[in-house]
Amino acid sequence: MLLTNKPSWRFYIAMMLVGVGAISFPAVSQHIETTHRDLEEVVIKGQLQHMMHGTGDASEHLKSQGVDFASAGGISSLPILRGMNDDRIKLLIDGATITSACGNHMNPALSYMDSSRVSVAEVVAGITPVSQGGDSIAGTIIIESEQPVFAENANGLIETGSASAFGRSVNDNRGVALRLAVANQITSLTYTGTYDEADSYRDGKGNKVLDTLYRSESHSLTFGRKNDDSSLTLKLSHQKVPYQGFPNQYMDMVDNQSTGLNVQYLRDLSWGKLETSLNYHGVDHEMGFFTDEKPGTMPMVTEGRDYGYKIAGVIPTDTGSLRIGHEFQAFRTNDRWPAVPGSMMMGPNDYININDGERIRHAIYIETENALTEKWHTEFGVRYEHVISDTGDVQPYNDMMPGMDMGGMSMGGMMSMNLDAPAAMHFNSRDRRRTDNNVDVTAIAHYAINSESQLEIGYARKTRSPNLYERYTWGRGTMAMTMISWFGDANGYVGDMDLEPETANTLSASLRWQNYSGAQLLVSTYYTRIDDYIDVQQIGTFNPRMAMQVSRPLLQFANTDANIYGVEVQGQLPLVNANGHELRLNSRLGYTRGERDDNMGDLYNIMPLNLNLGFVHSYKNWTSTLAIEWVDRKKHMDTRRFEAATDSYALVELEVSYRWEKMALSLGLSNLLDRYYDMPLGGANYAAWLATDRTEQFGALPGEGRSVDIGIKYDF
Ligand SMILES: [Cu+2]
Repeated sequence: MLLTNKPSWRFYIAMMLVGVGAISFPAVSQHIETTHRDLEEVVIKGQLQHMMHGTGDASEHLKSQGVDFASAGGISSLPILRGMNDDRIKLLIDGATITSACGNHMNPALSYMDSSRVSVAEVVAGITPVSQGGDSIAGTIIIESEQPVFAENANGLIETGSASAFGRSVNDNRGVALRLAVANQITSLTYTGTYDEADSYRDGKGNKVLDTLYRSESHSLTFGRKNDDSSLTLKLSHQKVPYQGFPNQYMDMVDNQSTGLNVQYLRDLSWGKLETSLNYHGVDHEMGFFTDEKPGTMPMVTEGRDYGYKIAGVIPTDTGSLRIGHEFQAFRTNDRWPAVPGSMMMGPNDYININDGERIRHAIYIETENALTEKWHTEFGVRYEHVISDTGDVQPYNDMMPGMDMGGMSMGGMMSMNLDAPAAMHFNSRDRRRTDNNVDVTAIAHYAINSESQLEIGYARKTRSPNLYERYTWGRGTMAMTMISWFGDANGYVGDMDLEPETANTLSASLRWQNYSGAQLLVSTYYTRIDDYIDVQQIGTFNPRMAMQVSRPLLQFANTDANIYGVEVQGQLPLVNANGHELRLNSRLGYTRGERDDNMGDLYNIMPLNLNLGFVHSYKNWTSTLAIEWVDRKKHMDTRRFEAATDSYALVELEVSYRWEKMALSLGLSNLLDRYYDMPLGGANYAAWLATDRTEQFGALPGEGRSVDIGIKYDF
């Protein structure tokens, strides 16, 4: 079933390029310590990774690990893992879940974590241990922020920190980050502050890509305390985003303020290890318009609160370990669109999109890891999750019924807004409480073929309940529907409270080979069958901004069955290691296909075949990288969402860094050849369209042109 649609010749050439070095590299028979971690977790380090991370969101840490990103705001791009996007991925930030509190998912979990704060970024694709899964079907992304530091001896006191600054020419991006830590052997306190600001970037033709500007600042305090058998970590964080443009959405972010509290307590006990955590994250989000790069009038306010706890016990057994856990996570939200004074259509009442929405999850799980023999190692886990969703009564701007239309509105089509009144009546007349009972199963077998090669075969059943916007957005007018879309497609969406959870059954096989010289090759293939995949059905069309030549679909979330399959190849090959010079080649290839069942078309936003090659050279204090990224043209499009094709492109990137005692400097040239290209996951360039005479369809969103990137960091 894998690759049933014949991949192009490009696929085979790219496969060969990745594999050729590593396979032909002479095997050296020396014992290598193999770990029993999931092969898919094994990340080939240094691959196309920037040597020094600037500010910005944490996505930079994940791209080299096979995560694709759909364009949104400058710090709010949405992750896609093996063809599955956004909420389908479990994102754990310091162990906690943060829910997007916005009908456009402008504030996804990664947008809260500045790149400079990331200490761990780990991707577990597909076959995720149940302890790290739940309420997701794609896999898990684990992000840890700064860890507490401690002095090494009893009388020691450390005062340490770092200051860094970062700049990019393509969008005048300027960022600074500061870290200060003071600690003795048992107590630690760390402060971090970040500031990041960028104008709209320029594409490869030198044109400004409208509405891609943003600003963000964050502060965090980390308190740590530890003794021989326990540790306590407490994190307090605050982030403010005063503005962020979204070129592929109708709205922009005009304020996003969040506060988070995270407590983790670990303790060694006679029977094993106890792990507990508490988390809270509150956000006040506001949409509107702030720049003449995309003008408009309309306020929208959303508040979201995530809170929960986790308790787990890890018990050693004769052959491995047993982990038992319980989790509670709640999300509550209110989404209200204040009346626009003087507007006939957007008033006189506030539009209530989600009133006291709640999504409450209780979960229990058990999982075991066992080394059965020298060669066989297994993991098995079961998780049960109880999900309750509910919301209160809603309200349209006014009660005008269809037929009483009068036009003159500022967004969307004319005859549609008052469809909201009957839709609200119908919505309020129904019982909206839904309960889902979700069962996840994970089974993984690792087999050590020899000291250099390991095989891993895994199966997972994973379930995700619909989010509150998928179930409870209700407006049927064009304007209301176009306010709901986290797909960057500038289409309109409405929810369906009768949606079923989506259930994915994934089979995955990975083969890993490495030798002591550092050569590695990892090949992973996967096939996922998703029952009740939350997709869309078309229920109408609209003319954006009343542009009669342009038609876009109005869509309703709907369950469909779908299949996603693909292959990933990663290779690392040392080329030179002599006289202090070290040169290695890192490579990565990804190919994914996503289709609805029964030839009902392709899934949305699937990254085309892509290949990355990176030559990394180091000598004394110098490290240099030459990276080439090639992406095939996008030829499988979701016709339901009017997804556009994009051309193939190749980008070259160069980076040099120098480390001298406590100082590190880096100079990079991204998109060295100043190539113009449309991003395959960029969505519809609504902001650019708005600035034209609006007679043609939305174009694609172009990527960044050449940029000179400089960074400096000083540790003290
Ligand atoms: Cu928003």
